[in-house]
Amino acid sequence: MKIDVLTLFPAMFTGPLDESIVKRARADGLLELAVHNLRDYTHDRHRTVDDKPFGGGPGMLLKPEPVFEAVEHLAREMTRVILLTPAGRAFNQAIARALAEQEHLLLVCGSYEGLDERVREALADDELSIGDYVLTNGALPAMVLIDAVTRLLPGALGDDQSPHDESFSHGLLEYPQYTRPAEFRGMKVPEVLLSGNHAQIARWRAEQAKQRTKDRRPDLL
Ligand code: JEW
Repeated sequence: MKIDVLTLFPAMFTGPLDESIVKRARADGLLELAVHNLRDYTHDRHRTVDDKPFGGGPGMLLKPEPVFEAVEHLAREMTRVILLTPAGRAFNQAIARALAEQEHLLLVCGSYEGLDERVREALADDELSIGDYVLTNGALPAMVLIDAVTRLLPGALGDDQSPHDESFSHGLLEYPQYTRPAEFRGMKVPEVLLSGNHAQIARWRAEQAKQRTKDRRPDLL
């Protein structure tokens, strides 16, 4: 898969995407990632990317011209153009799975108070938000999306890591887990997990997962 990113903050992307599973996916050629500075698609002396909203109001908006030029330069026939915006639909595991099937994503990270509506109308195939809290720009949401999608690319995970997805596919939170030692600073691992009774262990884990989900994420039930 190829992912192009358009952002005013390309430096934010070095670091998070040069570690761990994303690093290996890039090294193995499963993911080709390229980060582009939106300012490189301006033509004026000051490399202007923003302007005031028509009709007044606070803050600045991304001008349409650099975004159109950049997207027209980077997009191909099979490209899915995705805007990261607080007004998008909520990103989740099902969307990550769908995006992992695409051959080319172009992620457009907004900045300032947002972008000119004509960018959405003419260029965007989808608009995504990573949750209901305020951020300064779309760079972190783009990195979250890249991380979630990359680990779903065939071959990106070792077999031992694939069970991770289960918490979202059966729709419950994880049950509590323990490793050695069986007693640590007076805190004991639940007896059932040491019993070797696998049917009982499975039942205990299912109950714990359900109770935990009811307490913390009733919206999932
Ligand atoms: C996201 C792109 C571009 C946040 C989440 N937050 C916010 C917000 C901003 C401007 C106007 C109104 C609200 C900041 N912002 C972004 C925020 C994506 C931009 C500017 C974003 N997902 N995506 N939770």
